[in-house]
Amino acid sequence: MERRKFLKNSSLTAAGLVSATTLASCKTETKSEAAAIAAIEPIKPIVVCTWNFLNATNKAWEVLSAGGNALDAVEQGVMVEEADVTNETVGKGGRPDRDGNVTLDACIMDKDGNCGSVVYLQNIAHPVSVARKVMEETPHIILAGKGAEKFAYEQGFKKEDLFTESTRKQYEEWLKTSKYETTINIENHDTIGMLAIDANGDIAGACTTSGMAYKVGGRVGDSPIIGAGLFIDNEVGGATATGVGEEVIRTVGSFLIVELMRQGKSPQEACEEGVKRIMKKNKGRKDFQIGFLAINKNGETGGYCVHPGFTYREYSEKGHENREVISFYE
Ligand code: SD4
Repeated sequence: MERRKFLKNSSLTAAGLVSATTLASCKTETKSEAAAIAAIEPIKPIVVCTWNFLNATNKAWEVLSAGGNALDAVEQGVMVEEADVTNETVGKGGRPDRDGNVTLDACIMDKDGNCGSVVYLQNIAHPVSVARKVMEETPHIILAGKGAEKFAYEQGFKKEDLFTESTRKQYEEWLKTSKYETTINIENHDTIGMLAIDANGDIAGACTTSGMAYKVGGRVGDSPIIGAGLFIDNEVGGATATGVGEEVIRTVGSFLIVELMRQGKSPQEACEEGVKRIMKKNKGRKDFQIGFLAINKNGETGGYCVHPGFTYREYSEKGHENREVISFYE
């Protein structure tokens, strides 16, 4: 969608929300006021995800449109990317750290605030499903490294080599220079954060990544950190992030965005404020990207990023599209 058209739509919806709230509190509605209230009936089911992950949103939509719940939809949706070896930033085929280990981070959160997470997980292709098991089968929220891997085997996950020929070759090339700088967002598919609302109006989210390529061994980003890479509040909405995780952690980005929506901001406005908070701490810095994506209880969505290029995919009965997001630096 054209940027101008998208912005126009966002502000129209935001205006619709305000007037509906005002109208709803007015006892003597006119016919047209009642029609306006009906017009903002929540959009559900709906799924959105960071970047242009067509197959992942198709899968989530398949679950939602068959009457499935939001939690299953986001898990099964992001699993598509975890299994795709051509996606070198998520799951099997993800790029390794500087020591040559492919280490995965993921989390999942449901409508009741239950959540599970795995960090620095090796040899398992579907970290999001291990995170869901942590949520459902243990009294804990985060399992790390060897402990998470052992738990995964106990839960029936099988050991897999997460390297592909391509990522091994790239790593060998990288070793020749061993530049400390990490590479990020070098193509338009990256960490997947997914948010869904099911037919009941319940919200869930998931986020999964191999993190920054050639990161220092042991590094964990924002993606598996509840409140940073993902946050869901079933009364308000949900948010997720992609980009340089360190910056998202420093502002507890996704939690911040959900709280801003609770205070009345639209998803678009909340994402903009989230990025601006980060930029305040990084005055003039241009060498990193962050993209935020949010959805509110009405199924309105919004996104904002540091540099142009971030998009998000949205699928509801209204249609299926890849939305270009406006940015801090044009
Ligand atoms: C991380 N946020 O590990 C992830 C990486 C990412 O776009 O999202 N890249 O910091």
